[in-house]
Amino acid sequence: SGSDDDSTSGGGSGDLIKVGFSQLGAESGWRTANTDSVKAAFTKENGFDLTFVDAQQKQENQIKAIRDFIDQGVDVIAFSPVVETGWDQVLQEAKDAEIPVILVDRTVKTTVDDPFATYIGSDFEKEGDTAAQWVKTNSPDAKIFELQGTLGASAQVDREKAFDAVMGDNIIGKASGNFTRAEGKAATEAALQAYPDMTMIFSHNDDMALGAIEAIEAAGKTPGKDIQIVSIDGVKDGLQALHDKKINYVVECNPVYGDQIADLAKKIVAGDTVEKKTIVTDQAFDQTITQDTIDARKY
Ligand code: GYE
Repeated sequence: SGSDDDSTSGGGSGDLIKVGFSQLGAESGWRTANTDSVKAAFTKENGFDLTFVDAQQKQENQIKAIRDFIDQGVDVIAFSPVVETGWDQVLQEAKDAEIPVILVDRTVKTTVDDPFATYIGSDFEKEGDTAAQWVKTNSPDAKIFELQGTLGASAQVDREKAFDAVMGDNIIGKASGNFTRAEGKAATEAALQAYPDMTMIFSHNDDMALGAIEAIEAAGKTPGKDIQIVSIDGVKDGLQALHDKKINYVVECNPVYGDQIADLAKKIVAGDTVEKKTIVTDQAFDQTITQDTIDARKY
């Protein structure tokens, strides 16, 4: 009894919508831009009381943050799941507490029925396919090392599935660089030893590609020539490396959609119906990219 007390807004926060956002980490330039966009959208001026927690790429931290949000009785939970599986219990807990969940960026695999109110993010399979089509057209005989993102993350699973469906026969090795520059560099150092005949790296994000460039140069080879690089994200550093001809092709993954998440949160709290899925639109860039395009880039 008395369990309704928290659901009416009271105390200091007035009519602000209480949002708990569990971000998976700060592993990449993409993630930092996404976090900035979320924080810029979920402001008091815009009607929100945001609690933002960075899980440092650890699922147990995310589960704990979501449980805390449930205990606090937030109006909406938003989260970017670091990996696809392992969310059944906490999603059920949010459901039992009748707190709507907005799934951001990456997707989940769960047995929970109707586990979230809405999903917003990019089409990772399309990104992987776009990368593969470029390779098929421009470098069909490439011997490819695939630098994977965090294993079990939807961004890794779907990009790899779609890329391999087209270019699978050309792949000579794979390893994860966990979407970070340092681990991308380390994985490439090992790969240069293990696969001396590699002519291309397909990297699941720009940060790992930038780490790969360091490893390739340290080994006395020329990135973009001796070893071609195809990457995903389109952060400023990645596009600069493309312009500098160290990367050959970049498929964009747009992280700047905080406003759209905030819009969905408002509608859900107001009881309006929302689309189950919002797919963010992405483009792709080759080495004809201009310096002006890069300079105009906000992230
Ligand atoms: O590509 C990568 C980040 O989930 C789309 O996560 C996101 C990916 C992005 O670490 O840079």
